[in-house]
Amino acid sequence: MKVPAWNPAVEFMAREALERVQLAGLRQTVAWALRTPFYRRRLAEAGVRHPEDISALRDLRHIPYTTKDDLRAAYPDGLLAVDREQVVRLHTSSGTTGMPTVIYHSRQDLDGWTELVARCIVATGAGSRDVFQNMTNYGLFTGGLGLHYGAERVGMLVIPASSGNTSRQVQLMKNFQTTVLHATPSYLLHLHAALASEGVDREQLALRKAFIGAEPHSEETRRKIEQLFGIDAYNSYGLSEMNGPGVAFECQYKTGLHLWEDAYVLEVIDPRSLQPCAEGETGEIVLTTLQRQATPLLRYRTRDLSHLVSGHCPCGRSHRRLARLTGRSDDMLIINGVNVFPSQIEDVLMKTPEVGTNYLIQIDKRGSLDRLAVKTEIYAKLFTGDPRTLDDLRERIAEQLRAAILVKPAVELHEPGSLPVSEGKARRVIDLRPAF
Ligand code: DLL
Repeated sequence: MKVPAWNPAVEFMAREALERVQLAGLRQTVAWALRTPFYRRRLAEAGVRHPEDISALRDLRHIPYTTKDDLRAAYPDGLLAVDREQVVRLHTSSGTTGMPTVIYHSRQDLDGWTELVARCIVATGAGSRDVFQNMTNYGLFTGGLGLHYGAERVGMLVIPASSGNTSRQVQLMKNFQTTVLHATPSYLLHLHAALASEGVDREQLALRKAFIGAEPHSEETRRKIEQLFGIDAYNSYGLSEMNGPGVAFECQYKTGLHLWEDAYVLEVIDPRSLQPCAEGETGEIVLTTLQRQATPLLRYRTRDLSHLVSGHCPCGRSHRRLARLTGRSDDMLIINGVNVFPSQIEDVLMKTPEVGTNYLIQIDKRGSLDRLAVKTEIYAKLFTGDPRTLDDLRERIAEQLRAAILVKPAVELHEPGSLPVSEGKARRVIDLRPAF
């Protein structure tokens, strides 16, 4: 297979050269960071007062971590490292607690971000001949604008559809013969279900690929999307604090997500001890920006869990790969003392052929015991009127979940389209247990 690449000189760069680029980027980033009150204080505590105090990449280890709470405390401009005049855009996120964080971008920052996204797109085999329908929100969310500029730079025909309005999405796909989609995986599953009600079938469309990300999803979900649409789906990882999409992406071989190491230093740490994980061990991803002027971030704790994939990718890129993200260190559920990740539940559901495209996990409390309910849509043809079919299926799913997560949930089977859908990130877990 020919390996398409947007920036081969960087993407296939030898490791030693890449590490030299990283060291130069780190020194530059420290210089930028020292302009902010927040990092001046933090770095001084770590004995770093000048960029030259960093003599090797391993010196990064002496710099304290930056957390989401630090970003909140620095809101709105405690982390701004350039004159306001140099800033051309900002993205904010409100997060689950509603406390805002902000990332500022200079013109150079936006250009760097666009280049990273262009690399991701081309690595999947997509290019200037493609019609790209961008079905993620354009606005403060970084998915819309991030992919938009990358796709334009590659020369794709971009349809800035934004999120929602499913029947219009279907019409656009059909009328303009869209070849590449960008959406959250949960929205793509919903979109597929909507095709039939719009009277459109797969053969009337020209779809080849989809970029899916912004939320955790299992390998089985990817496979389901690929089979339903008859396309290749590529996992895309990013977070607003690191620009947004364009941090790590799968190439055509789909053997993990290449993280662009000329733009970020990647560390994987044990979230409890905060010590580095051994290679291949799952831990929290910690990232340092190397090219971002306006809001440099040093050792940012993402809370996302993954591990490094060992060995080399057949594509030949030297940038290391992250395994599919299994969730966040803060999304682990504790159900009667047992640790459960929502991704484990999704795995079981998506392996069950009768299961449709949407599900919900609900936890509540009766007396002192937690109760777990898994609500899932199944295909309409299964509602035959014979209650035994449904009882058997319910029991089978509950048993498979028990084997995987050690908790036997109550399983509810729902008709297609009856559970709530989200146009952006899916909200899969509803925890009704009273807070302490
Ligand atoms: O979701 C940026 C993005 C947009 C990525 C479009 C990919 C595509 P935030 O809203 O700040 O930014 O959310 C970032 O979403 O820390 C992860 O927990 C989660 N996440 C993002 N991509 C993936 C993925 C965007 N591929 C947070 N798999 C991150 C699992 C993901 N989780």
